Amino acid sequence: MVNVSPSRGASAPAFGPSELDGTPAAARAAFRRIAESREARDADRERGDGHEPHSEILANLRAPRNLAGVTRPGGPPGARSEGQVVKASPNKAIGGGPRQDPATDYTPFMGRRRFIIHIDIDAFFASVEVLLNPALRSRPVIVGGLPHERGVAATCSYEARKFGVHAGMSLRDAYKLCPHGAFIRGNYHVYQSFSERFFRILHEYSPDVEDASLDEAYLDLTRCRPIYPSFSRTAREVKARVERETGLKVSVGVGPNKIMAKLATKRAKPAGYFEIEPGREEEFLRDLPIDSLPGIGPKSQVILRMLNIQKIGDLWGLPRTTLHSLFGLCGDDIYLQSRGLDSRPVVTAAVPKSVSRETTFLQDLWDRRLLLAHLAYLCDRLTLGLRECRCYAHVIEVKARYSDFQTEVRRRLMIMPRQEMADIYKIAEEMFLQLIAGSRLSLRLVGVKASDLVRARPLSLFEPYSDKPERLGAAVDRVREKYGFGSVLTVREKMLDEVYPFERNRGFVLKTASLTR
Ligand code: DCP
Ligand code: CA
Repeated sequence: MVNVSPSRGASAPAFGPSELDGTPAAARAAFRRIAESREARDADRERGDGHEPHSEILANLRAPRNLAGVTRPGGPPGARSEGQVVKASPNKAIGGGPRQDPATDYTPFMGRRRFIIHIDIDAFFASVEVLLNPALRSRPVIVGGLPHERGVAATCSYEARKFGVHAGMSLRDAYKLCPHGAFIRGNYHVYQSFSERFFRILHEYSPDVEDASLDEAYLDLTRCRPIYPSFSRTAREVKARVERETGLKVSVGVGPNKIMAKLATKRAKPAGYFEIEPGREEEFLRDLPIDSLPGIGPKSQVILRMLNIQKIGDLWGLPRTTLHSLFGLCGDDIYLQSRGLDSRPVVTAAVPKSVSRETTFLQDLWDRRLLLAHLAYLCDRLTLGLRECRCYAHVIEVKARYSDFQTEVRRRLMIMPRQEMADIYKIAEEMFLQLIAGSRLSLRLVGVKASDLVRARPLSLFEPYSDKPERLGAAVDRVREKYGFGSVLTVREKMLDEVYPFERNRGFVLKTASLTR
């Protein structure tokens, strides 16, 4: 076994010693190096191989969208592009039945076929570690903690995957399978700088970029048709440029919508490029196992396997009504996904500045128990908001307004950003009790706010990696999706029973909506 701390790497041919200390400075130094080796790109450009992103036209496209009729800067599109070449009719039937209304597939572009790129960094955390310490190249690398520590692997290099190690596996099990692997705790800040770099490059190619996670994005090039004579060539260029400028390998999938692009990336992994040409969706999907579709969870798989449905192509024989009666709304999704139909837009969502929840009481309140019950409920709604925007907060703030309308606020900065309800409530409660300790007045309003948001999951420098909090949050959300928000509440929140009407779907109906964003 070799334990390699990212801060103390072996001698590195690619980066100097100061670049190996696993800090943001290390990442910056790495970027500088990578940037210096951009002659290849410049040479490409001189030869006319690459398309320099068109900043002016992109700026125009970044203006608010006019969905009814996208304005085309620079006049009509030029010569026929590969994106326009339809090799088979998109209306072609799959599995004997006519396809769904193709408009659902291609909106909001008035029936125009979309060109979506999905791009995902290979073995992200592990690849960054290898980049910062080239002595790790070709070795199994497991990021998440040291072998004797509790916790799970956040990820591992493809070399480690050959031994059966995978993300989410306990470090102990990973060590059993791969005792000679390099176990690394990891440094989240460094990964974040790489992620920022990755997204900066993508934004140079299209205004329509959705960050699906720290290392994964969708790009919609459809509106950029005037800039790129060949979408496919641009997609390959994006891949080459990200690899050159970050030093990390990426896999790229291209398709007419998000689901097809993502499945194409899966096929392309590792480090490849795969494009699903128009009209060839059926051929691509037919033999994929049903669990390739994100809409088919473990339970649905069991049911479908009992019906002897193993491959996506086998699903085409099931009428929509059957799928609906088996799985409800998810059944409709399965019906569409299995035919490669996906109308979800690429959503460019900036990280919000803050998420806050507050409420004014029916009557001014003095009872501490009830005040804390309100605070807990607001923290619950706040953390739901954080999960929805996939954000973690560095700052938590509580607000109290007294019966004389005076308002006081207390704020705490956390080095490790938080998202979990239990953590955030604990911090909020402590601050709230300090805040109201000296007052003799009753309260008319309480609020809680999360700010300095980052869109990434934290890795502690001091503790092994664990994805328990996220799994817990996701499990709560799943139950609530099915049975309503009020189906999972803490005992403290339940005290609000004494005060407010309760609706299963909405939870407690507070006096003010409490959902100020
Ligand atoms: N990650 C995490 N917790 C998880 C899953 C992933 O912290 N439960 C981190 C580690 C990964 C990064 O996010 O490196 C990206 O996740 P991916 O699922 O994209 O996995 P990888 O990039 O590691 O591998 P792949 O090549 O399969 O994309
Ligand atoms: Ca990845």
